[in-house]
Amino acid sequence: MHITALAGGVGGARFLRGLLGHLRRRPELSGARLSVIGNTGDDITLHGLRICPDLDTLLYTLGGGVHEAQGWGRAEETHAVAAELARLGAMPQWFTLGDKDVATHIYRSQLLAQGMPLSAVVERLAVRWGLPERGVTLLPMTDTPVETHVVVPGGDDEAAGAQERAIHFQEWWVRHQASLPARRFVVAGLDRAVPAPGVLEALRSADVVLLPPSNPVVSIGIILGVPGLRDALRGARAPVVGVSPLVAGRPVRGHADVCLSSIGVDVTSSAVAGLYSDFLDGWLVDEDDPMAATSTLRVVHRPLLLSSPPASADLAGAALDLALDLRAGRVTA
Ligand code: FO1
Repeated sequence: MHITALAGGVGGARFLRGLLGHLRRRPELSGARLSVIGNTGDDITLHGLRICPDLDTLLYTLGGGVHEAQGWGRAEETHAVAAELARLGAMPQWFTLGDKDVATHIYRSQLLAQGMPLSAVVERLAVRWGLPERGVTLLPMTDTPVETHVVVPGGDDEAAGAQERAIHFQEWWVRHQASLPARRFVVAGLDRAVPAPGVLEALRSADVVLLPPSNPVVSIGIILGVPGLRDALRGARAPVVGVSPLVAGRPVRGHADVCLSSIGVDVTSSAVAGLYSDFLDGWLVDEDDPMAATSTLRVVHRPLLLSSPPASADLAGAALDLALDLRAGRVTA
């Protein structure tokens, strides 16, 4: 069994950790392999270091080293380097770097500077986190450097009528907590991006494709923007099953509601499914969600809150079961 998933940050990582827990409880699926295509639009260069927040969240969460309460960064972390950087007046100071996390960024930046493609760097980091032994392959969506930027109102030179300026997604997300109105999202480099080695193959050879409840605009949406990736998903023989990121019209975590409104999409499970309508076969929504199945989409209602690892395992199991049912033709969409 080969499962392929597209994933962004915290929500996606927790869902996939749940999936691995669920698979361990299913002896008949013990040899299952998981390929994770991670979002790199969040990537940012700070203090001369290349930081890949969504890839690192996936590595740390699936590798057992994540700071559980935050969902990102390392457990048992210290911040001596960040404190000294602040003492030095190094900017920016709105992005907190833990000491062990800095080691990841130094190592990655060193290998990238030597010319190693990001996918090869991720492979090295995945070994350090024991992902191969867990049957997990982590792939960046592309080796091409891309960055999501957010166009917000007002500029440095408003006198000249500069009505808009672009800031890095991380600055919008972390410094401003998505409070600045996002006029649009611009992903620098995406139109020239090429799927990383193994990405298209992971979609082609998958028996099941899963979309965790990651942000449909700035995580899943960015991955789908890599030229050739969406076509591969459309052409995949595997059923594609997703999990709504919304419960009662609110994101389980993060700012998916703000992102959806920014691009003029209703903050509903139905509207999010509409963003995936050219390839989605099954969709899990919260038990109280008003959305109904359509002629082309199988909808399953169940609790969606990833409140605990066992709950995440159950949710991931429900998504996998729906995909397996669709694959076996046991249910019509
Ligand atoms: N999120 C925050 O809210 N504040 C931070 O200071 C912060 C630092 C940080 C450092 C490394 C890293 O990999 C992630 C970090 N995040 C931080 C989380 C990150 O902004 C988001 O998880 C994702 O980029 C959104 O999907």
